[in-house]
Amino acid sequence: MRRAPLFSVASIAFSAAMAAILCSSACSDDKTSVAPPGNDSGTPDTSTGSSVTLAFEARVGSEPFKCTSTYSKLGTTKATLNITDFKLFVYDVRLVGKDGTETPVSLTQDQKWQYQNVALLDFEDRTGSCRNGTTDTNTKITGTVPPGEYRGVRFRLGLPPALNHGNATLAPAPLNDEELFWTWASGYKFLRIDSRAVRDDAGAGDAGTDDAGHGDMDAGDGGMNHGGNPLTFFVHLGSAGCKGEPQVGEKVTCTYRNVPDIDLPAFDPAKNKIVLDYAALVSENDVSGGGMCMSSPTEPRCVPIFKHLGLDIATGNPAPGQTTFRVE
Ligand SMILES: [Cu+2]
Repeated sequence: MRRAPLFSVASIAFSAAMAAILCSSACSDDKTSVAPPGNDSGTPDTSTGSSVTLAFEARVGSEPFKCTSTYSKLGTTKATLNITDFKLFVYDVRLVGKDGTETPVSLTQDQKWQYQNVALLDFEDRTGSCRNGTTDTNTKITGTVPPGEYRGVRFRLGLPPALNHGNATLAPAPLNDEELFWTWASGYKFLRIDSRAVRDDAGAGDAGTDDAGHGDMDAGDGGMNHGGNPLTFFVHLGSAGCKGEPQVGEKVTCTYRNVPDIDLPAFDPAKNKIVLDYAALVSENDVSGGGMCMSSPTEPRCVPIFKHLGLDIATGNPAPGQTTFRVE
């Protein structure tokens, strides 16, 4: 593996800032870390955490995602389509040091997109084909980390179990997005990307019969009421095999957590962005309509989707090999 360059997150304290400037051109992998400023006691001073912003971009191959764009040559049938929704939850964001240690990013609590260690990324703006969405968008994660030397970033796609089975109508933002709430037991859709094919035979075909996997859904899946449309293809990631009724105080356990742990080993937040590529996600699926992946381990269409998200569909655990996220 190529060694990734380090980047510095320094505090605004002069000494640390100078060290970072010097470091940007002259640091090698074996240099020492930038020391935290102030505080003679040696105890960590959490008030001096440095700001960090992680920029994300939704992409369809080489093209930026827009609700007003039409994309072509997607999936196994080289389909042409519009995207109608594009949202995901991310949590447990960590910067990775040169020795592989992880430092959690403390997220800014903004009462809107970020709550505890969770952030909602929302790329759709309710224009064009995105009729069900919200006009607001959020394409970044903001927070603080201790000053130091970092080389990469890791984050989980989804929600922590403790936040995944509440009541979306009462939950604090961004967990109050009912478009992403699935059922009490299953919890939220961690990722929702919906598309609608553009076809010459639009509406005339019988592709709706091509719906294997319907009968495999968890009971009560709210998504099923839009299943079978001959033009649509839905990717809804969430936990599966969940048992328990949180409405009456029961703890929910899910056999398949389905939370990818994304590891991007070379990432500098000052220079790079994290690209989420729909074309890569569905590269081994037929997205010409009449299909979906709703995260059941028995849905054939979820097999390649899970592979490209870095999930073992047999266990619901993270697996190497994701291709959906990359650094640019
Ligand atoms: Cu659905």
